[in-house]
Amino acid sequence: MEHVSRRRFLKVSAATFGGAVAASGWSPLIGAAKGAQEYTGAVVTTPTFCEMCFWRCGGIAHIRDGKLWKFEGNPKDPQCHGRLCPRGTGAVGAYYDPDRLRQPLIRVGARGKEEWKTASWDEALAYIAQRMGKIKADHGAESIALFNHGFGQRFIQHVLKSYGVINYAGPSYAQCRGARDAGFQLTFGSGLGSPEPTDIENTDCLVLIGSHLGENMHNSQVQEFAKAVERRVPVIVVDPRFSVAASKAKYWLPVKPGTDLALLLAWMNLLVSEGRYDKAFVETYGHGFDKFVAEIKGYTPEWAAERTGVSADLIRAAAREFARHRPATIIHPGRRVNWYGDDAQRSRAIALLSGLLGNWGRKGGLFVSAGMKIAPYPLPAYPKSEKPKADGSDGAQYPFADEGITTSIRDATLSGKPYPIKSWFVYSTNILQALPDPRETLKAIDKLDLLVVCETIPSEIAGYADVVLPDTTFLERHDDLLVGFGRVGWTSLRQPVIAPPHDQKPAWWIAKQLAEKLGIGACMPFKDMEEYLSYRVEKSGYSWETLKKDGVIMGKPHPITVETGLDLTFDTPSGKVEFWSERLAQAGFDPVPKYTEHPLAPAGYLRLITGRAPVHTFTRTQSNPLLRDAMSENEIWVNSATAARLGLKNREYVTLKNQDGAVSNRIRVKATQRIREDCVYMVYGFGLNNKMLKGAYLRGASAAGLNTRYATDPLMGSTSIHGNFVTLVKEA
Ligand SMILES: Nc1nc2c(c(=O)[nH]1)N[C@H]1C(S)=C(S)[C@@H](COP(=O)(O)OP(=O)(O)OC[C@H]3O[C@@H](n4cnc5c(=O)[nH]c(N)nc54)[C@H](O)[C@@H]3O)O[C@H]1N2
Ligand SMILES: Nc1nc2c(c(=O)[nH]1)N[C@H]1C(S)=C(S)[C@@H](COP(=O)(O)OP(=O)(O)OC[C@H]3O[C@@H](n4cnc5c(=O)[nH]c(N)nc54)[C@H](O)[C@@H]3O)O[C@H]1N2
Ligand code: SF4
Ligand SMILES: [Mo]
Repeated sequence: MEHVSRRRFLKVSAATFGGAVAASGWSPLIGAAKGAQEYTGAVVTTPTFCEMCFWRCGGIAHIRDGKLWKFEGNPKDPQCHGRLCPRGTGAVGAYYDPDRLRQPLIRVGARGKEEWKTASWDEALAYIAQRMGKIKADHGAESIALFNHGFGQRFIQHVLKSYGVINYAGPSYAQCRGARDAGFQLTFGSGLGSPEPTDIENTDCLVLIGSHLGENMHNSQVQEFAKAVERRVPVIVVDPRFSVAASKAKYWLPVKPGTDLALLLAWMNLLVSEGRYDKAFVETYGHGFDKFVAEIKGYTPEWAAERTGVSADLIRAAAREFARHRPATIIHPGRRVNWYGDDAQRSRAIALLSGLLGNWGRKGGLFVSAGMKIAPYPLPAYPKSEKPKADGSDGAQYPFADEGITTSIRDATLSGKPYPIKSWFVYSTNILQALPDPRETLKAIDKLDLLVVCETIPSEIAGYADVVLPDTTFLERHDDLLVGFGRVGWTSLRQPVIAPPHDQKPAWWIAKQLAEKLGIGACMPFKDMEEYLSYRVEKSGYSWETLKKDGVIMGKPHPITVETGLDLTFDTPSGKVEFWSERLAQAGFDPVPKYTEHPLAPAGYLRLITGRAPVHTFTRTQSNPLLRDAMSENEIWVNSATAARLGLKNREYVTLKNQDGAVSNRIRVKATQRIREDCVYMVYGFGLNNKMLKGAYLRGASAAGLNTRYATDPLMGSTSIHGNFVTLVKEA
């Protein structure tokens, strides 16, 4: 009975996304199904939410005879509707991963040599506290920076902020969705956040620019996409690669990489010149429309065709199709938008196009997410600092940043300006892979007096740590409440479903112990997480017992579209949708996006672009025995004609060498018609270079290692990923 839901997930994936998941030899399913027949003992089920990626689906863990047996979707949960994606189901493999960190480690050899002594928690935390104390005394707490990602960081960040730390950032901003949120913020006065408020369930037309839904497995979004395909909703895909989504599309626009802004400008011009935009919406809510129209005048489909390599006829046909369905049309804003360094402006162009379609706050367009009110636990305020942020995210350097910038903290560490950064605390982010140019990260690490890494597995960055702290996996711990936004607000509970297998400790406990050792124990004024969480839940008028049993509480419905009674308001300087941006004009930027050319590949080189594999998440799942079984290394997609020209055979190994001489580990060629001739594609997350990570060590190639040339977005500091060019070198 229990595995029915998983089968249903596979049905959706297999039917809708062809071989993407099914063909990968889905072993967790087989394992669980076999187990189901043999099963005799008692089963305990506990709900909790998934951390295999950041969609945070609610799942139910099954413990059989005291052992973790399987993890399935929670039917009550809005992020998964009872079905997990392959990575979520594969969480069982994260628990059993033989490469897991087991006890605290203190470095004894040179940094990066991976020579350690094991330590007790008391010893490891005392060592960290002593060094942090010295850094604070000599340079101020501002000289300690935190890199964090993932949900467990909550109390680590809290304790460091209580200690006076002001510099913290995650790659989910400047290396992911930050530019998108800046573009929408400038236009509509509000970013989009996560999960994206795309009403795919009700849409009549979906335009995907890059967004490779079906390979990008954000669960409920993919489920809605699958249903939209079943409803025969016209899908338009703009991608240099024939993605899984493109295989479901009515129109595929194989755009030349780096030229999307030309296409977007031409689409806007077309909607205006053919009168296909939403005039009532623009008249009621638009600001600076006439100036906007004057700016986009020259961008004809013929002009865009020359740049994008997509015919003017196809550009027109796609625009007429999506305009016909407005306002129930979505131009998907994307998620990882840091492609070329002008990404905030490209995202703004998507926002402007959405404005022309009048789809903001509309059924089948972009809804305005509802939240839920949950009481905070009373915690002491953070100390105030006299110093500016080191990363310029407070406006000094990047006027439209609204979160910390990882790469700018790295720059500050390298330059010592505006002040020295002497320590990094890294929680749940593999910054040697997530940030561009790992060589710069290594140089910055050389400047540090203390590098602490809190991890579940020996990630690459852990290999360079002075102290490694083994966190529990999400299955073994409490975290703070997840108060989610969406069609309806919701609150999810993370709670331990099983004890940690070795001497791993939960992040909140690590934070609390560290706080004690730093002499700021008062910032964690609760005994344990039960006390903290039950206070928040009950203070908000909900039942703690029910939440523990159900895993999720749904909030009350609020209007999220005009159709459900929403009044549209825009938190911009003009109070309207800024077709012409006053803020950009004042800051000396283009108030309406202008086309920018990006460097082309030098002769003999191909542009390198990256994306996701359905069964892996970044660099966190490669050693997971279940997921590794489904895909153990990445491939380099090369157009068949290019492969023939280069004399490369399908599945043969090559190395990749980029324009700066960076060379990758070996990677198999995938010769395919499914990609343009001027670029190659690989999944990010492989080619990991930490010997302790036995299950993944040097399997496949690292995309990050080849990202040595990157551009920084002047509006908000995000760094590009698709600006590198490679040659394919046959193995000797
Ligand atoms: N399975 C799985 N799913 C995931 C994740 C994961 O690790 N694994 N990670 C999640 C996260 S955090 C994120 S941010 C999202 C990212 O997922 P998305 O936001 O969907 O990814 P994109 O940034 O769009 O980039 C990938 C696609 O862009 C195409 N592309 C590359 N260059 C260009 C170009 O110049 N123009 C156009 N039009 N297309 C281009 C690539 O061919 C590829 O299909 O995925 C999420 N979902
Ligand atoms: N070249 C290139 N670079 C990219 C991207 C790309 O497509 N190409 N994508 C970008 C995007 S969209 C993003 S969001 C970032 C993601 O970048 P990261 O945040 O670095 O993502 P992961 O690789 O998953 O690294 C997270 C680390 O957290 C560890 N971890 C997992 N669970 C836990 C836990 O419960 N506790 C602790 N303490 N640690 C845990 C994992 O073992 C892993 O080493 O990368 C960005 N960088
Ligand atoms: S999308 Fe998959 S990996 Fe991500 S939270 Fe949901 S089940 Fe877990
Ligand atoms: Mo991301």
